[in-house]
Amino acid sequence: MANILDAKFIKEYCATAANMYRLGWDERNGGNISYLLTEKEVKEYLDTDKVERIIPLGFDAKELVGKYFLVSGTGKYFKNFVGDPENNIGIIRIAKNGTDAELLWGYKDGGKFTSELPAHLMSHIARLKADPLNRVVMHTHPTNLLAMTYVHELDTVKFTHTLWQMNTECIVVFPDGVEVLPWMLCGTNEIGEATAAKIGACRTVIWSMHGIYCGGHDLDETFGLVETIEKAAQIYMMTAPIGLKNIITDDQLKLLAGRFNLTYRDGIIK
Ligand code: 2HA
Ligand code: ZN
Repeated sequence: MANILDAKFIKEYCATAANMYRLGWDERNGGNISYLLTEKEVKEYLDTDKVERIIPLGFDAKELVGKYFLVSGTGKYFKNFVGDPENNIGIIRIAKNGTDAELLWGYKDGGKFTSELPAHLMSHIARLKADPLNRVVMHTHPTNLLAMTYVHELDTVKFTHTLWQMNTECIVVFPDGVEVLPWMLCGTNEIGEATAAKIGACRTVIWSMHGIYCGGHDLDETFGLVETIEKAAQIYMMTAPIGLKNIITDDQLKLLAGRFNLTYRDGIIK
């Protein structure tokens, strides 16, 4: 059996986390990523009959029974994943009862998955219903986006509109816009449920004064979505204090939508 440390999904996952760390989004143990793996992918590297440990999930994930996820560990630092994957990340399978995780690899120091796993798994359920190709849920703390949630109205329509105006590419990359949740206690099933209720129709949910949740087909695409939103927030934070002299108008946004044949979210542009 091939060495799992050579698996593309492990290398790409760790490289993505390192990139996010270097961008300043994932201070200390901030952020977590879950990546849905196929059984075929996992079987190339692991004996899937060999369960290392059973870890309770803390909620019922029956829609995901038998599914495999690569998930970051609780309390682990993104900057350390590349050098030591086995202690920092793990591969779990959702057990037949729907309420336990079967650990197949990783968390070697006795650790477990992120405290945000309920929000991740509930988001996977919602995303898969909306888009069967969704494989990634990414949570991170992008600096400018966080800053923006302190100074901008926390309204989904207004927040999306402002982000679309901050960079010509925005409406093209996230025509579904962003959903904004108020500040909520993290690590709970409640924030998971609130996130999952929004993330089906819209791939991005902003946790005010905390961070962002995004779904996507693969690690690169999901990272790119966060990166685009964070850059728009950066431009907002650079320009709003000075005062805007120019803006991308609604008519210009409509021109973009026409040029790129976009189905964009209703109710944002007048
Ligand atoms: O895991 O980001 O929201 C650290 C966090 C919690
Ligand atoms: Zn967080």
